[in-house]
Amino acid sequence: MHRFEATQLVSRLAGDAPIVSNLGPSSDELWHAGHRDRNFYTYGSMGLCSSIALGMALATNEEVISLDGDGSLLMNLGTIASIGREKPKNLTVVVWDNEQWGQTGGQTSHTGTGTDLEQVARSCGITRTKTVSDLEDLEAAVSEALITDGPNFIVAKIEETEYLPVAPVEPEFTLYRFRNTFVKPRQPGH
Ligand SMILES: Cc1ncc(C[n+]2csc(CCOP(=O)(O)OP(=O)(O)O)c2C)c(N)n1
Ligand SMILES: [Mg+2]
Repeated sequence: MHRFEATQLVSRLAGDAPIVSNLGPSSDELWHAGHRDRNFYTYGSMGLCSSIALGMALATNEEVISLDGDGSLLMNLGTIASIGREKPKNLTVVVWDNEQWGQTGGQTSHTGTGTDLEQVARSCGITRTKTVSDLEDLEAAVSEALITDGPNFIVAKIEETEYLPVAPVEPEFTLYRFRNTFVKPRQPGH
């Protein structure tokens, strides 16, 4: 399964739910899948995608989706432990697992040499976990996650392909746009 088609699928299933995306190709492809103001693209902040999504899930009752990367999550494994401890019902983490630090040259990550992130999640107390490697299973896993109490943790095995162009988004605008989807702008005169 390729990440772009998988991203298009998750974006369609998400409806209006906030989606936080890992830096690099994961964010670029989320933008190309169809920009929504409820996409929170994290450029630069490697390892923080699911941490940000955890904070969001704890601060709202809405379903929150994190589209993380294997290399980034490996760099901040404590995030999985925190999700397992806090157990937000409304959080779904999808890990795009291409078994490499793709953006920096395709170096093999630990998931390519035996580390199983689904087992890591289970050992941190997350019971709703799945590993999928095709679109059909991903659709079933995400659809179920969005209507079931979480936290949900889905490892999606990805085959890397050509990168799409870098998305024209700026962190400041992402923050501004995203926040405005939660807070009604003040009306003039009030
Ligand atoms: C703290 C920090 N270290 C290193 C980098 C450089 N860097 C950017 S993307 C990336 C690889 C991310 O790997 P993964 O999350 O698996 O995503 P992929 O590129 O495979 O889609 C690295 C090492 C960074 N941005 N920040
Ligand atoms: Mg990767």
